[in-house]
Amino acid sequence: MPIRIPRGWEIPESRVTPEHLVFGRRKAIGLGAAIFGAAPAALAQGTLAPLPAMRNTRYAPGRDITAEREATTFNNFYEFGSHKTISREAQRLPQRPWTVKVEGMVETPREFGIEDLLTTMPLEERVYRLRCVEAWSMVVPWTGFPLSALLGVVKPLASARYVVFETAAIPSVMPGLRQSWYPWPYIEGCTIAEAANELSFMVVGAYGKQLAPQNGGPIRFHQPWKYGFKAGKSLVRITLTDRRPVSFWERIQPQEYGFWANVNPEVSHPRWSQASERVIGTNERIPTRLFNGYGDFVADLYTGLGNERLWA
Ligand SMILES: Nc1nc2c(c(=O)[nH]1)N[C@H]1C(S)=C(S)[C@@H](COP(=O)(O)O)O[C@H]1N2
Ligand SMILES: [Mo]
Repeated sequence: MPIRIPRGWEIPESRVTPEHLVFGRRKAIGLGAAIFGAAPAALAQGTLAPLPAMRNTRYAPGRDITAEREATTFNNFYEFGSHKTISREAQRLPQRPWTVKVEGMVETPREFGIEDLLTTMPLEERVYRLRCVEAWSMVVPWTGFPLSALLGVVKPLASARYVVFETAAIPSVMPGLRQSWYPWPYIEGCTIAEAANELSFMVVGAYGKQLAPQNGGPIRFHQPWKYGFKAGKSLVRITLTDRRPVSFWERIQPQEYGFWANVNPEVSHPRWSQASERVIGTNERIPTRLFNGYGDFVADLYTGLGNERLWA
């Protein structure tokens, strides 16, 4: 029996109400506190702990930074709902204690507490472009550390060929998990070579603060030359393996969402063009760039992969 899989990505923009029109920030703080009772105040929107780090200017985005309010209230996070206004709901995701297991084909598998990572990893700020496959984009000042720094601690074995990212799946706080036709948990992955690329970034903060839960707090991934769905949020496990993973969206709709998902303006999504993108905050339309403008850093990764579907 064919199953109709509803996708929030098909919801027309007109049905998405900007969250600041629905409720004010103060109210959001109150709600967060009400849900959590004695939970740390840092969980509530707008009260995230500061996380200062030096900006690395090697990665100039060439665009204005998106307003913090826009980047923290217009989100994709299907565990909380298949629409953009999940930021209030996402405040229920406890940010502490939080651990990330790094295991599989590594010399020293380890479970890292988030505080360990915040204190031992080389934190820096990078202003990266984010291009969603839905043809919108933002520019966010992320705080984090290169994935290679983390992998350096666990030491991948020579047999490891892929890195798999697994997102938290907590039914008591994530209403989206009740949509049982989705293949939870959210899984994503990349090759070892992509993981080792200097742009591959583990994100623990944004806008000078710890990462908000709706953006994937306390820790997420980001590869700015790929469509945003490759960037798993609120990660709990990273596995090194010799088998290419089938990711969440690829499992649902392989014709539309593949393993590589590199940004390319000339390769349309089956249902829309990727030639241009809508800038969140200004609604300006700008041309999309090959590899989202990061070709100098990453184009080499894809030579000799002629048979692979690199762009979707
Ligand atoms: N766990 C999880 N990670 C996810 C998603 C999701 O639904 N669940 N959505 C992805 C998509 S489609 C995009 S565009 C980015 C959005 O990140 P942002 O909300 O911080 O802008 O997160 C990605 N990571
Ligand atoms: Mo996306």
